[in-house]
Amino acid sequence: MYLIRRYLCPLSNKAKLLKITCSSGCLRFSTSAKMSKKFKNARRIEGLDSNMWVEFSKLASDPSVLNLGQDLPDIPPPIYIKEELAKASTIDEMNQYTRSFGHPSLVEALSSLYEKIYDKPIDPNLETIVTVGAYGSIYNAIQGLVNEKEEVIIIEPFFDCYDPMIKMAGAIPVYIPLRYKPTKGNEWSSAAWILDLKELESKFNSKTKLLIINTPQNPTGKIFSREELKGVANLCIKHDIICISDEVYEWLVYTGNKHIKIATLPGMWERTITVGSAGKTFSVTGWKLGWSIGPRSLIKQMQTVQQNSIFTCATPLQEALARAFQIDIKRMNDPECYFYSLARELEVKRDRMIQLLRSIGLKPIVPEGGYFIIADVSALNVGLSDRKKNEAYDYKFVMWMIKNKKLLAIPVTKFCNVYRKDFEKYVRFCFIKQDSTLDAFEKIIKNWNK
Ligand code: IK2
Repeated sequence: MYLIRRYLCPLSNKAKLLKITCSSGCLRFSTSAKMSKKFKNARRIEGLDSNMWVEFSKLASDPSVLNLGQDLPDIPPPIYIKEELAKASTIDEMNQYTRSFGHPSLVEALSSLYEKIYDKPIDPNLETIVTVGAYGSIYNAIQGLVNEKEEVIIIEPFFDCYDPMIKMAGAIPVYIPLRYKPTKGNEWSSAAWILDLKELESKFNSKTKLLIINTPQNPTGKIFSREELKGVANLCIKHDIICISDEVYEWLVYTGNKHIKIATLPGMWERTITVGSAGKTFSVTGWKLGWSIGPRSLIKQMQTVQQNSIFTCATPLQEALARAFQIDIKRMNDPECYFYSLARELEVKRDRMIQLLRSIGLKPIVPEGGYFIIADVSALNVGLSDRKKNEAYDYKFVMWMIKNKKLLAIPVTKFCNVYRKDFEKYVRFCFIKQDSTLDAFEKIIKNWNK
């Protein structure tokens, strides 16, 4: 005997199922009936169901493929941050909820670090917030500040989450590309990628609410110069715009370059939210802790989103991060301070990867900061005719490389929207990798033409 019931599948929003139970309890489903509209996605997430990291993490799960795609440091984090986490977990109160907007010792540490950098007092409770990664900060800022139909300017290529977060708020992303305008000597440097300020000004109108800038930039490695930042700042002030400055790679700056915080330029503190990440600062991406620094009027709106969404971040992680900060804040005049020593370690890896990429005819862009290299792969002329016509060139190349070279990188068009064509020749490689991983990369490169 079978009992047949209409059943709405919680996993699928496409079909109303029939649930069929036999007398011995076996379950079967049939997808014949139509699903109720109530089970459809909310409009705010319409069209946002695909995600590059979900797609590429799946591809990277093949152990025979060398993953130089997603930012996954395989170098060990500093020993003291791991020890501090172990210690924090032994203290009973550290295993309970903490203050919603940031654990007290962590917001104190953030204010004492950034007071030095901004050269002004920073109120730990009102001018900082601790979030679930930098993602959490960007989300809180957009949700807390942008209304439906308002516009947010983002610079292509951009860290991919900006676009869907703007759309989830019902707002409209407005894109402006970096333009390749080399001057003599910087043809193969990320400095050759310029933000055209005239073009930027053409994107502002009465609906523009916010602009997001990312320096050092993911994926190009560009560090915005003081002149460029002054130009952006002047436009923000002229058009009364809020700025989110995503500075998660603030310490990863290579010889000859300087990271400048747009919030320190005249007139910018009061309109800028500056975003940081423990994942990037201490090579602990799995901790998913981030923060924002900014004026109380803007941080307040982020706090409101946080208290009504995730409420608070993990206490022991925050305590351990606070203690790691205290250690490195005390030795900021010492080259061993992790803020500087990591960049020195990575510069060697960057240069090694650049040489290897060049050795097979790829044309890497030397990043001024961050830990990614984008390389022009078009000169290799590999046969991609078996791929679908509508796929971007860089995507086809990466799929070919995974299959034929067992090497994974990220197509730069995944960081683009309307200006995909301008970046289609480029693929992004991540170099925050231990030497054994880079040795495996070298082996692939040495065998490339065999
Ligand atoms: N902002 C930028 C510019 C980032 O690069 C990231 C993390 N990127 O990592 C994925 C990759 O590019 O391979 C974030 C924000 C998010 O940082 P968090 O992990 O602290 O949320």
